[in-house]
Amino acid sequence: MNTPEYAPVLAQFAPNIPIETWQPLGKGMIHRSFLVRGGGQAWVLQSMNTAVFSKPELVMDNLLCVQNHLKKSDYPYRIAEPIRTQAGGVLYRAPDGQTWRAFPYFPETYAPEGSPDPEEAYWAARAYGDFLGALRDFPADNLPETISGFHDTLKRQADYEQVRAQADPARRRQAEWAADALTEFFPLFREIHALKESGQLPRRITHNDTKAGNVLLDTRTRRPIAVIDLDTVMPGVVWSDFGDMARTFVPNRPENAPDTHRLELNTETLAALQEGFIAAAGAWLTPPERAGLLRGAVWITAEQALRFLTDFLAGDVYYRVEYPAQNLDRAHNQLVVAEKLWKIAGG
Ligand code: GN1
Ligand code: MG
Repeated sequence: MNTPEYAPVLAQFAPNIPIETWQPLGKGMIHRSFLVRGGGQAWVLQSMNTAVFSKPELVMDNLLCVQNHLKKSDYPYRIAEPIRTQAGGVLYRAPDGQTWRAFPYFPETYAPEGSPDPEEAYWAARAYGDFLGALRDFPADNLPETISGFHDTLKRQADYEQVRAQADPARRRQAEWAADALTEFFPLFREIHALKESGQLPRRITHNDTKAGNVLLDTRTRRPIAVIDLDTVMPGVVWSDFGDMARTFVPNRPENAPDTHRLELNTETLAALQEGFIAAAGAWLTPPERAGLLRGAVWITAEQALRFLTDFLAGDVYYRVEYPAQNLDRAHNQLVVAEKLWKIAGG
């Protein structure tokens, strides 16, 4: 699609503004995001993936509820409130069936992706910790799950086993090393499940996608400006949020990098994440939550490997891929990261 074809989409959110530039934004594997500029203003326009989020209205209801709560609290960062359409809604269904939404673009900000340094990690972890803190008094049961069983790793493991049994034989053969390596983490998956069931890991409202791409820092001061992507804010446990931070901030190479032999972890960055997270949330985390953050990091990284591997075996139906074995490469990458984190965690 070229720019003029997007004009009717922007017109729903910002009438009478001619588009000057339109460019893909971010590294998300689910929605398609664009930075659109016109008339001296800028927006983030997003075409939602409704195969993954089958109830976009529910996603937007959750988002508005959470943002309302944040606005009433002492949450110190900016809030990317969805822009209303001319009809007054927050979604626009285009004639071709795509579901669009729009957010303000925060200028002079960046997401610290690609080997962030310890200082960036510290401030990002503080922002994510503040986000969780501001939602602590939000009644967890009032927020429906936007994707059911999102971090129910045992359910994901069962799905994976079923997919593997029915997978294309060539893909199954290619995935042998990963499938083997993954089994090392199955006891941890069971352990986490039991901790959740027993309530030792309390159920809270969590972000569930706290990667390096979802926190915006000030270009000049490198301090947090906003936490974005509230699509998966729902009941969960804090370990997964710390886990997604560790998984994406600490490796020297991104999750998409196929050259796993070059993967290394930056332990200073990991320490900075812990420090920042504790600075924000240390006062209310329970002792087991606080003590087990690194276990959370291993868990969520191994779960991400499981998710990529499942998708490879299923024939790439969930994550967008650029080449046929990309989900397998991503699984290999995450397995190597999980193993390295496991060593640091003393597991
Ligand atoms: C997906 O597309 P994005 O970046 O928002 C995924 C996360 C994964 C991540 C891996 C709804 O997030 O859970 O951790 O890819 N989101 C969903 O990069 O599945
Ligand atoms: Mg996301």
